[in-house]
Amino acid sequence: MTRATHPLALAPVTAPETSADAFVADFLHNLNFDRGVALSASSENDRYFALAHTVRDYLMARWLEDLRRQKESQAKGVCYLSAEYLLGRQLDNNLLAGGLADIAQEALASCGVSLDDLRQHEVEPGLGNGGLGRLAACFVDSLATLGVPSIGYGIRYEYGIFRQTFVDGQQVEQPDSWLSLGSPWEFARPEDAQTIAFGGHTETYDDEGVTRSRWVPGWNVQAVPYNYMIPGFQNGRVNTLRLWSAVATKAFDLRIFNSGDYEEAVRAQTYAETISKVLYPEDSTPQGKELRLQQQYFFVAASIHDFLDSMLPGDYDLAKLPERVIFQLNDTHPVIAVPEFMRVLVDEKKMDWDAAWAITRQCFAYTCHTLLPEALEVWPVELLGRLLPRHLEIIYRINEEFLDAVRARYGDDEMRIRNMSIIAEHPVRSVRMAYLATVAGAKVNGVAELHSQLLRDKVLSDFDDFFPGKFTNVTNGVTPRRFLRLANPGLSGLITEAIGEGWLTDLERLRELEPFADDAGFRASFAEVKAANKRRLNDVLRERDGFEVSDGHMLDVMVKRLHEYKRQLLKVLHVVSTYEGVVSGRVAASDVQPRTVIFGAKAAPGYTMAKRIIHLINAVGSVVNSDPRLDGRLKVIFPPNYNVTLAERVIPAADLSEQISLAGKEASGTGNMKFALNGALTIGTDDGANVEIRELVGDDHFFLFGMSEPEVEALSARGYRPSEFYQADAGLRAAIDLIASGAFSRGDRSVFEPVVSNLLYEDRFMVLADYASYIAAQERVDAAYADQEAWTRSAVLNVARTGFFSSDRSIRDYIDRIWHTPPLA
Ligand code: OX2
Repeated sequence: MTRATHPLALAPVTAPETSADAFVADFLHNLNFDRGVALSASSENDRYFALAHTVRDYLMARWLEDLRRQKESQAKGVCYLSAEYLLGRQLDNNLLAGGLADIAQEALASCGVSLDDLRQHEVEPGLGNGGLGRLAACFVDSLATLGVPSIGYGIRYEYGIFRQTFVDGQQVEQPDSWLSLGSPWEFARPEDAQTIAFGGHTETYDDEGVTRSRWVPGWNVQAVPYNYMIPGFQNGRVNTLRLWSAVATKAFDLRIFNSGDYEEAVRAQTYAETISKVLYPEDSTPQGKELRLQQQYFFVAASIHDFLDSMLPGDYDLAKLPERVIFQLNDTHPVIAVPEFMRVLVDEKKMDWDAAWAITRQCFAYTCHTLLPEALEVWPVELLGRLLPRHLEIIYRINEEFLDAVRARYGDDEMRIRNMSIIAEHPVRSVRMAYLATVAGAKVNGVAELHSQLLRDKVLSDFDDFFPGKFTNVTNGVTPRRFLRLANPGLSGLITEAIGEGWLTDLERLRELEPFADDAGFRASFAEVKAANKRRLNDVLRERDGFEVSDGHMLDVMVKRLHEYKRQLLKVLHVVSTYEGVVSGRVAASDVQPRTVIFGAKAAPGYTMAKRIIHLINAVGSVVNSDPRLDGRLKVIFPPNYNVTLAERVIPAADLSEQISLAGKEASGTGNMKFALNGALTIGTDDGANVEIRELVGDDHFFLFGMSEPEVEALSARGYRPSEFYQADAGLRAAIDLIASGAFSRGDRSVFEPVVSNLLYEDRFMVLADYASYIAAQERVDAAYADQEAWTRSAVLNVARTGFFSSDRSIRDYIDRIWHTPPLA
């Protein structure tokens, strides 16, 4: 090796000196040498890149050191496998983590460059749909902050979640070309590419007297990794997020190219590259498309091989893998990793099946994020067998042995066997990925107490019986660095003033704020921060969409994916009822508590009902906002393209957080946690993590309404007839009739007829059954808001009592209950 003979090459990388002058020098260096421009001739994008590269330079030494340490120590680590990472903007987060925010500000100012302009320039990587992807992003932040040896693996989609626009109030999707100006945070590593095979057939062969199977694939693609730094919060640690991008293999190109068919060669390339082209925009409801399975296998196969090739010493004894790694499956999307891992051990490493299975069962754990039956992924056997024939054989064998064990325990209980089989027979023969993950996983966790309990008691109860102790709970959390410190600097400053530093990495310390709830001076400052956050949001909305939030309004916010189970319709009915009360003359406008209702929601492009609901919200908004009879006391605004960047502005400004899913349907929710931590009060059902929020903040500081999960079940069992609720409640009738009359569709009754008839005759998520209770709770909200001192007191207590919801705590729970990976010293 001649690589490291020069003394400079042997020295560790060092960060530039931490001073504004050194920062300026590095910034200008990057501008000149990376971008090839002088400051005077630079574009905003040039300056943004140079700044990002400067921040990277400061983090680089730590990153290289962490990579070295993780490899050398061979300590047990986590490979987090997730098809989505909804990262949000990186610049501010990395400045904060690196402790560089102040010197960057000073340095740029001395060059006449505004840090704020460069912040705004960043396009957020929207490589996720919603809660699940954002959770993965919070988790990698906490893993780095806690110093857990870990790597996040995922897909570098060329197009992230679509950009939402509204045309005549209806959602229109635009491609999100987040990479069009390049991404300064990534490091392409083409030399670490993996070849990923698909298709073909399997065969058996004689291996020195042993009959073995092997896969003879039909085609393959290259998986090229892009590395992203994930810095811990001011702790000198930097972890890695490795996202895979698909490119055509050279061999594939050449063969066709040599045949003289240039167009075909290009077509093949395009085909290969489709795999990482676009994020599927379905949230919680998989579509079962072939390309989706290709994406899933593509990234998990690349990740497993990457780990085995690059993280282990050459002579590693694979039997020891359970002491070295745990692959955490973020929902069912990466579950095809299980048969891939078995294939590697058995076919490639020639390990005995039982030994391989014993290892596999300790190396995987599975997080389930849903209870909706339609969200549990299944893959038709025909498709899986065509794309991954060897994997299907392996799944069959896993299932056979599993069902043998079930029979051995329970006898020939055919009903039970059918219910527990990894292979479903109806409507088409398919692989149930959640069952495969449950059978293979060392642990299975739900994402909030109620959800985990329902998983154990209902959705996977046979498995809980068969595998006692396998099921556990890890309640979700959110990173306080992004969602409190960065999103709400005003409140963060106030907290630090009151209780000192340290709470950002030990969020339970927010408890020390409790006494301040009774301190009028503190409450005044707290209220002033909230008012300032509203003004800041106003600026953003005015500039972004031309909206205006009126002074003195309660800010009532419902932001999340559009899904019927989340019940945006219930919120719409509340707005329509208030409106109807005033225009019918039953309620004086002056008696309406001034409110601005903010919605943010994307609908999956193929989800027709969700899109109709978006249309309805916009339609109601345009009528309500322009009706003078309301005297400006009720406003509905629906900024398009809700994303992480907008969330960071909306959440700190909110007074009221709407968490109104039908009990038993929202696995956890994480927006609910962000709002409470930023001092919004929740109106919510007993669902998901709302249950834990309410327990912590106390009934007096939470507006509970609606049926409990057992009540929902009981009503279902009795037979739910929504029209009975419609008939029985005059207010509800008036609201629905107003929508049906065409009042929000220029008299055209047909526009929202499908929404209305769905509510009246189906209403799967029992909007009408919870309506009365919801309206009553909203009346309590109005009354409470009228007493601003008491409201602020409750808001302070919400902040003080929700430190539990830090994703650092979630990660500690994963370590204690599932991973057993101590932090690296
Ligand atoms: C979401 C769940 O719907 C949400 O309740 C939860 O907070 C989030 O995951 C993070 O755990 N796709 N997205 C989810 O589940 C699935 C499936």
